[in-house]
Amino acid sequence: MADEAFQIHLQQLKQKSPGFLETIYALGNGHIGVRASNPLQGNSPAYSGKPGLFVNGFYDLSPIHYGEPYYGYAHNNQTICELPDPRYLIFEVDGVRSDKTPYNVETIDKTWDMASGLLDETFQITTPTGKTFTLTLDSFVSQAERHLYVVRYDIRALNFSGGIKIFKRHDYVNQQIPRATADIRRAQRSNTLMQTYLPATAPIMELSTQKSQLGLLVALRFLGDDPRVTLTTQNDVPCYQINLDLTPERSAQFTFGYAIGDVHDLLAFKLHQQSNVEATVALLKEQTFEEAFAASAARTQQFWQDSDIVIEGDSSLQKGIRFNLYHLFQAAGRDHLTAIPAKGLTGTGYEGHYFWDTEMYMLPFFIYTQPEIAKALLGYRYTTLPAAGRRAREMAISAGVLFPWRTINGEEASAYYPAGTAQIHINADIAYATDLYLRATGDTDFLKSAGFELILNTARFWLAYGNYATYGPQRGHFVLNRVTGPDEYTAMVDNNYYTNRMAKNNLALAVKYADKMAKIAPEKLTDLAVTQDERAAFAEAADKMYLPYDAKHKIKLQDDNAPNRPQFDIAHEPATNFPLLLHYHPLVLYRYQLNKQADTLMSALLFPLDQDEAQLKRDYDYYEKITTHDSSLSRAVFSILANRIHQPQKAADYFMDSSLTDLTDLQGNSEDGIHAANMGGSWLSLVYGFAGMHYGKSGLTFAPHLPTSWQRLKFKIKYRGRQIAVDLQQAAITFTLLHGKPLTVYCQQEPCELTLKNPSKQVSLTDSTN
Ligand code: IFM
Repeated sequence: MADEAFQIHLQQLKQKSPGFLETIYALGNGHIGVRASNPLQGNSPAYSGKPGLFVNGFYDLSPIHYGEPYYGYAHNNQTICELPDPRYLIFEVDGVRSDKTPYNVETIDKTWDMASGLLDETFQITTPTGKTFTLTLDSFVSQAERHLYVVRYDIRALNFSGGIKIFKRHDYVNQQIPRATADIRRAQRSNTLMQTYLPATAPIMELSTQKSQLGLLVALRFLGDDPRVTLTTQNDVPCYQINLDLTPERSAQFTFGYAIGDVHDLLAFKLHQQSNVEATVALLKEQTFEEAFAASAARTQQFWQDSDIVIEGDSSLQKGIRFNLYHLFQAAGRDHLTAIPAKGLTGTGYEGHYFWDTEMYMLPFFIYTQPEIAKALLGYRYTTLPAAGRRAREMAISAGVLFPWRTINGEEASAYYPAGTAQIHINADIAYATDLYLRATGDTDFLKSAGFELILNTARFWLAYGNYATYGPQRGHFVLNRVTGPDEYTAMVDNNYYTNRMAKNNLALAVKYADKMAKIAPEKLTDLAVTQDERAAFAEAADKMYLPYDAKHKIKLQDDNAPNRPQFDIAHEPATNFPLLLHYHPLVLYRYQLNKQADTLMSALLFPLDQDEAQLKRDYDYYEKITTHDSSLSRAVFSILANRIHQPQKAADYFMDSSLTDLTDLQGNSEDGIHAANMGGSWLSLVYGFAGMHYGKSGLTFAPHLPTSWQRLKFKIKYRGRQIAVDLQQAAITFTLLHGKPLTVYCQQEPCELTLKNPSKQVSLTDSTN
């Protein structure tokens, strides 16, 4: 029985533009993503949507052309490829083809059942000769077999009986959509791919990129056996032709499966072509919609078992949260070679790049609910460690690695270094996330095989980048100059608080894990040439890291020079000027105290024991006034911290704005793809914010604050081989150990010992915490 609380209905959405709907209903599984296009439009210039299929890690390069190409600037754009729309169909009725003369297509209904992953859509189509029929699509991207996409079409005549021809072409080149845009958040270019058809039992094409030299197989097959369906070619393009005789009484159904292979280096790919083709084609053999869907739905169900969040008291919010969680699941790479693009696999925004968004906003959700996926995401960073080493050398850093600010292949792709490469906090973000994963899972194998190297090499970077100051208030301290923090309206500053605090942590982690490795795998320390002197240097730099502070006003400073900049008058800026980045030259913005997103406050979120409540409140009030939230990464942080300073209404308001960012098209650009980091932020808001989960002095600690209008917040987390259910209500919070060894969690200073014999503990909540 379908559960309405897991369904996204077209009728409930206020925005209904084609591009927006394509994003909202996009399907994916971390390897592939399919936008929910109008299936008759293809690349028609008259259509405002952007149909397409994306494969994680399948991108092409193009040289970045600089007027003044300084040494060390990023060399290449990396742009995710938009592949043919696998939903596309061409109709021919009364001799009129829909690709030559547009048919009228009306979207009647869309229902996405996130409980199973099935997308069910109905379109009403009228031919230029006045014949009307409905086209229903049932489609899913398999969560069980990552290469598989299946779509079932159902056609019913409404006002006629007669013949209709349908063509399903297996084509790329003829569907390419050129783009140009002035919005830097959108993809600035599209790729030209090469397509070759290979001899095989099903139409199978090899797509290869020109510059990145990657290859990918895409096979299409009619699933079933139907004399009305024949495989032919049209202008040398393989094409299924379906001849139907329709009547209003009886609908016709046909199903196609796509097998989308792994992304390969072209040379290796050519060498193993035969076996790749066989494996890809085999995927579609004897496949049925029902069986493939059952396997996929079972994995989806398992996802919800571990990752669902229940909110009682607000049904649209409940649905919105599930929408966010499921999109996160759909977006995350699982092969250790890919991560999560800022827009998931739902659009070309930010060209399909991975940012710190993965580690700082989305990874916690996976760490605590799907740790295998979290491990694979960190595995991607480990895979790209050599590229990060090369980048550090290019940046004249003698040791360690520098991860790119934005990338697909591990190389820097940001052409604007003040808000790109200068965000060197990315190194410390990766180290922080690695530590979080290790603390939450206790996965020492990962520590030995990858985690320690990530932490060590990022820490080595800081020692080589920074220096001990000899002048001014920083004298004797370890300083990091000319950096950009998370806030992209402030750039190239000295001692950005967030960066320094994160680097301090990174250095301390190197010491902590070197000590641990000395016990569990001392040979690794020798292999990696870690000496006692280096360990001491890490410890000293961590200890002496400079953290700018205004002692007079008792405020943490965003950077050394922040108080000398005037505050931007946000309140009097016309609403139409937001986001400011589309209306002001960066240098204008950089002259002010002006935050696009949480920066210094982000460090307060990540290091809750650094400050008492009074300090946090002062910092919060100060930074809230100068923040525009022009980045969708901002509000979640403000929501979480509002809870910590006991401002529940503010916490709820920020949360409500950010949690439905895409469903309500809050930023006006969801058509370019989802805001994946913000979706991760909504999980953080619920678990770190309203449930107040954090690492306290004694261990895993909760400080709950349920919004007054909610009755309940329920979720599960995995922690070191255990699973715990958390059930927060207005008067009490209950922790239940579902499996695993005994564990003590803390709430209001009270230890709650959970064992399988006595699995549940309830703590009643006093007014002061709620
Ligand atoms: O990584 C973010 C950044 O923090 C703000 N601008 C958008 C990027 C991609 O989401």
